[in-house]
Amino acid sequence: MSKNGNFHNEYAETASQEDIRALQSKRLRATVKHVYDSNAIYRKLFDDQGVKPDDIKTVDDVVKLPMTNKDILRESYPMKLSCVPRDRIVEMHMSSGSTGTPVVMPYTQHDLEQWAECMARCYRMSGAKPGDAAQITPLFGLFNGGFGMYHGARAAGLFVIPTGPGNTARQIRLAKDLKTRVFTGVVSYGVRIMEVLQEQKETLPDLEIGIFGAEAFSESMKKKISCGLNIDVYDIYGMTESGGVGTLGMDCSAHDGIHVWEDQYILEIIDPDTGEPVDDGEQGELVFTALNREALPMIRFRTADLTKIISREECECGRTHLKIAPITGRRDDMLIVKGVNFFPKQIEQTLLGIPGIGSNYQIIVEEIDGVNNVRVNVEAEPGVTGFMVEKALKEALGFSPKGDVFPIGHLPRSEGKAQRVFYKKIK
Ligand code: DLL
Repeated sequence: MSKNGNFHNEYAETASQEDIRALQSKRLRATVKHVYDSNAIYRKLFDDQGVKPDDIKTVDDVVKLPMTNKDILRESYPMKLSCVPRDRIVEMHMSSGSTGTPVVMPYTQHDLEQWAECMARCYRMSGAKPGDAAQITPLFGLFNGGFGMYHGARAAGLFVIPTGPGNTARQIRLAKDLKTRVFTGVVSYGVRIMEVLQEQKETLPDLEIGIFGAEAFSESMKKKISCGLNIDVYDIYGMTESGGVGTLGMDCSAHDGIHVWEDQYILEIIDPDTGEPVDDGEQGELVFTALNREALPMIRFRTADLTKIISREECECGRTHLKIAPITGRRDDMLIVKGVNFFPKQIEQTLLGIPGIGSNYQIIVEEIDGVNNVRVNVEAEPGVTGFMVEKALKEALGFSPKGDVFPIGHLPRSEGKAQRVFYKKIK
């Protein structure tokens, strides 16, 4: 593959690692001084750790800084961790997660531009060009997905079709009539569009690119969406705390890892139990420090997402920013059943390897007398049996969950992030 010229900011995206490190050091010094001088909670955190802004000289000094996690954001709800006066805040997004108090992320105008820059790089990296019609299907609201895809599409000069999720038949009609070339969405909604197209025996001849994320995304699912829609599928990453979708990067057309925008974020991978750094190639928890944000730059934020660094070499696409593996799952998503540890994504990968299996499934973890059992509900074409599902899962996982097969269309559909795992306590 040749360098394809699909850059939004070629200078930044192809800078040498040496230049990137110099910029990281400069931006880290400025960010640390900014948060220390402007926010009492950050100042106390630094003081408790015995570190002052002057101790931070280069990017290597990042390890001297205190780590943060969702708790500090929840405890400072709604915006006590903000580092700018209120009249500089122009937008906010929020994630509620499954556990109560939401996390609020405020943005200044500069932060919106930083977000748009990261997202525009992702669009151009996928091959999207100015003037291409981009249909934006994540929710426009407190969830960062819709607005982030929007800000980035504007910066990349795309023709925005801001549908949000839902009314899939109308989405398909619009995509046809307006010649949508780029579809963006959460993974589950990509699956939904594919299913409805197949039900309607329709195709979208102008569609070439799918940008999906927000949920763990197995290789089999990527392949299934890519074949089902006849498009190139990209895995986009980001979160409320980093500033939203696309801020942490996406895979390029080589599809061998997610480029993280290193001029915008410092990345560390740590052992989730000890907090110590792990070597490149070893899986651990992703920790980032935001380098170019004003309202709430997170310092050494523990994401709970598990991944590994797979390359720091210049990529065949011409980008020099390091690559991480697709996210395995969140630390707290790991299931332990009969002494075997696994992630829901492994179940997805295995199920989709069975011919005739559908794209929708549920993992039910039943606790009976303190012992966990797993049941997998999955949709499939006639001919696929529970025994076939159990056999495939046993080969992949080493134990045999019960497999129940239902006709296609039986399980509930999701237009946002799908809930795949359900817990039941029996007795
Ligand atoms: O999900 C941002 C986003 C929107 C990404 C649309 C991609 C597309 P949050 O709601 O704050 O933000 O959730 C962030 O979702 O910590 C991961 O656990 C998970 N996640 C996001 N992208 C991916 C991905 C948005 N590509 C949390 N693969 C993160 C796997 C992902 N997990």
